[in-house]
Amino acid sequence: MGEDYELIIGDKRYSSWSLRPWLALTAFGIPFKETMIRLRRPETLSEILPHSPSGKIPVLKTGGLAIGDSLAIIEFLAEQHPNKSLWPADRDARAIARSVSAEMHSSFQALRNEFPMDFTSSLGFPDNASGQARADIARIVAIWGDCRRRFGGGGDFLFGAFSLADAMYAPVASRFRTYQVELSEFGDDGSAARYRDTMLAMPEMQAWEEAARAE
Ligand SMILES: N[C@@H](CCC(=O)N[C@@H](CS)C(=O)NCC(=O)O)C(=O)O
Repeated sequence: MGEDYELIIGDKRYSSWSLRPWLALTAFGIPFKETMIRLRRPETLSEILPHSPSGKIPVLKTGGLAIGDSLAIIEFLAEQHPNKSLWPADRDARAIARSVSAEMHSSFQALRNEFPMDFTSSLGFPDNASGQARADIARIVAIWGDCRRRFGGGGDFLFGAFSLADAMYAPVASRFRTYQVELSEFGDDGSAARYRDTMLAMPEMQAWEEAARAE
């Protein structure tokens, strides 16, 4: 088992891609060493490059490997820890969990650009939010509601128990709080708002927030 893990992350206030594998490791109780590199500084790239030839973080270092990209990292963790059910155990639920995680990873560009993660701020809804960003929010509300309805019966997360799909959407819960997104205006029947609150109440998310405030 690759128990010797070092996760290279960015600032907790801003680095949404770092939060995903960090939350997966932390919530599943997998020990790791954390190394933080401050983003948006002149020295940022030269500090990242020795760990990550792509110049991007997060990176998971283990057994001589440097695994880049949040989705590849969490898939590696799922393979390494099969007994912890990082993905849902049920085949259908697992397929949809992977599908919505891939959609998070490859989509929602407008939301990401116009509502960047700022974990510790309260900024209000931007007046000039584009139609595409609004469509992104509506799609995420639909995903959350659909997963909760079809697969969420066994708990408060998208697939009941906490899974990697929740780790992938964790930064969105923070964005919805930061930008005070009124989810009912985007088709929410209440389930997406409850899910956002579940995510934000996780002790691991609160630990991330506390560390972001201390940065
Ligand atoms: N697709 C990548 C995206 C990684 C990414 O864009 N990371 C940002 C920080 S959140 C980064 O490393 N930026 C480098 C910089 O700001 O210099 C993933 O899923 O991990």
